Amino acid sequence: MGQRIHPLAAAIALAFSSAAWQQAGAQTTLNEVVVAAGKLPEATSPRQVGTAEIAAKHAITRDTAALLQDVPGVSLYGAGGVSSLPVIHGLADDRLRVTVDGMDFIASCPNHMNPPLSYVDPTNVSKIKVYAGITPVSVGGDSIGGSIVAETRAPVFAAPGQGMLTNGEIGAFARSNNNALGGNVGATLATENFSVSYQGTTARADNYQAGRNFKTAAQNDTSFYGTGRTLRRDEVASTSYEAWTHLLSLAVMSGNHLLEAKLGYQDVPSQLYPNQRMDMLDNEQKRGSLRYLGQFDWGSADLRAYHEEVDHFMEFGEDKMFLYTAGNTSQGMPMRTASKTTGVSGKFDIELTPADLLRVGAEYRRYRLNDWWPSVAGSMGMGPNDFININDGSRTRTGIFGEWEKRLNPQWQTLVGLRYELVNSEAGMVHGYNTAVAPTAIVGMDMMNQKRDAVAFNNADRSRTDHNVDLTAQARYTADASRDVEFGFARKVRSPNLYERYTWSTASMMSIMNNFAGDGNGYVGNPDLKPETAYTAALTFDWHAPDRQWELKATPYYTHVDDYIDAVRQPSVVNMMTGLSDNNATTSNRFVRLKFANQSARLYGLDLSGRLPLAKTELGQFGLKGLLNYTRGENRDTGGQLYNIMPLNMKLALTQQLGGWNNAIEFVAVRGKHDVSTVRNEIETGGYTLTHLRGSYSWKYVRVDFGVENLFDKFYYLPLGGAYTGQGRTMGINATDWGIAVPGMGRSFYAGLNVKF
Ligand SMILES: [Cu+2]
Repeated sequence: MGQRIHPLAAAIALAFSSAAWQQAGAQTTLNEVVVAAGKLPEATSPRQVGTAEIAAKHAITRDTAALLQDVPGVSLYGAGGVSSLPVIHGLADDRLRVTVDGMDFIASCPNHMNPPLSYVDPTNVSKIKVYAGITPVSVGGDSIGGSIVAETRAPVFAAPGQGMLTNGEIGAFARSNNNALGGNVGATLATENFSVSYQGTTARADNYQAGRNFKTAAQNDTSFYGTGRTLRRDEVASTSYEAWTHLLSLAVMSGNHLLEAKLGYQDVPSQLYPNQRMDMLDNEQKRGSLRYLGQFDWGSADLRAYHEEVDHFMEFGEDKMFLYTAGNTSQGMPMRTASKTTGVSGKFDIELTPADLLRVGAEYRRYRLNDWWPSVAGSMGMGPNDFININDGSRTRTGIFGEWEKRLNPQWQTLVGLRYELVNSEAGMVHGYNTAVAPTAIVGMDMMNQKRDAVAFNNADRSRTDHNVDLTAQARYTADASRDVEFGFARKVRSPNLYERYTWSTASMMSIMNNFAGDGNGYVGNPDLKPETAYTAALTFDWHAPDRQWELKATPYYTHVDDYIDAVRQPSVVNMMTGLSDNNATTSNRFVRLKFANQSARLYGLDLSGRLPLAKTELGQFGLKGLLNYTRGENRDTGGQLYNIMPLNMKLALTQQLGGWNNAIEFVAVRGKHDVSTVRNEIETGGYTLTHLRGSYSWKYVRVDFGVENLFDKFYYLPLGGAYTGQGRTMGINATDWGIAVPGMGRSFYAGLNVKF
């Protein structure tokens, strides 16, 4: 315990223990050496999705968040084809701390179309750690849910005396349902001290098909519904995508010091959204990062600096259309978002004694955001000015933390941590398309409020300072070789994001564009929002064979959130042209206009997961893997349910391993979603079961994957997929049909090939 491993010994152990698939040839990665050497085992055990598991998914998905779908406690909000949003124990999106190589990206889009994990392709990722229960303060901050720590590949170096190390990789995949196609290439050149590598990936897909027709004939009538082309009745509109990702890494290693530089560039020329009013018709991210990692007598140092710039453009994709075509050319509704993020951080692991580890660190991150909707020439409603949604928004976080990990005796290990964050938010003055009197003749009363809303917003104090304190206390008790218990308590605080605080227009057409829930409703910000404060207690029982041949883990959890940012209805308005009220305050079967508001909430549930070897026969080794997730989310102020809580669900996989073969049959069962958020008119979904077949064969340098997803072509609605607004006149709040959830994909055959050399 606490015994120091010589870094070189650790390197050798690692080089030999790595499967040939993961690490072809003798090579060392200093990151692993530094992390492994002399460190106490972590008091909290995050779930890790590693290289082998990720490689098994290359042919199945190009959505990096989807790599987490077998992690206990995790579910996914549906979004674009390569940008779903992970949820941990009912908390999603900005409520989680999601980092890629230590970089804290923020979705820069009023619909959160570009969340952090969407910037890396699965083939770029070497591992993802998920802290689902209690998050140590060293990996948290400005979040009330868990943390997701994704890392691209660590640099590799030639082993001593090996000379120049060169290796490469090339891969491709195809899926039948949506004609998805993609590929990846990678190359590395390294000496003992220097390493350079490049990885490039691309993926594209058409709209996918559900298991059966789900639309009315009218919805496919191009003259009525107005799309430019005829959609099939089983076609889930606005689900196509195309993405290109590049990553260049340089690294220098000398003794126990590593310096790394990474440059990333991603362009997504098109990603359509079945649960948003708009589509992403270009998103460009440029990023650069520097990292120093060093191992010293006293411990280790990890210093990072990064800069990221995002340019995001939205319009109606080919399945959606402009609301008013008469007397107007259909020019759509362009929307632009640009952001810049600069961050620096330092983290130090100090080994006080062989049984005490002190981890201290500091972080600074400055985020700038502009969100504007260019005026449309010749449009009566969208001009003559640009609509300024967020002007010069800024959100700056400065944080410091300290945590102390202690091994009291062979049975007990504890971790206590304290973190302070100062969050400053601000936004400049705004105006609507029309700064004088709005063109009431076109859309009625609703539009008129552009001027009133802008004046009220501009006159208000918009500068906010939050002092946020996080606290974590955890313990791990090892009863014997087959039983461990982890338990803990945490207080965590998250400040509102810029869209929650500073979107200002109450008009329905503007507010439906400010929606990152995917529920089709309109949202208006609230500068007076307070930070959310969560108190979480969680416990994990871990029964396992001494060698982990079998294991069973159970994690019950409970979270109470003060000032949870939920939504309340806006008052009903009467349309000046028709004289009719929109009944916004009371309607239960239409899309509605909402405003963000602090309320209190509680979430609780249970994760169960396990595996069991079944038999060793001539046909190979058979095993069983299982997973069950149960979550409840309640608004304590209204007594209602929280939005997008995954219903009870279960996964069971029968696995077979024989030589290079790894095959499985997987069953997924999900109950109907009937506990829904009434304030949002959330759509209920039915229960379903799915069956997937997976096969793969690995040689030393070649891997082949093939299989069928949704073998029986079952039709189902995605419980967390939001409201289907994938086609038609999505610009009008209720100009599309209400009440349809987004269907999941029907049967799809897939195949993938990866060659290393
Ligand atoms: Cu967007």
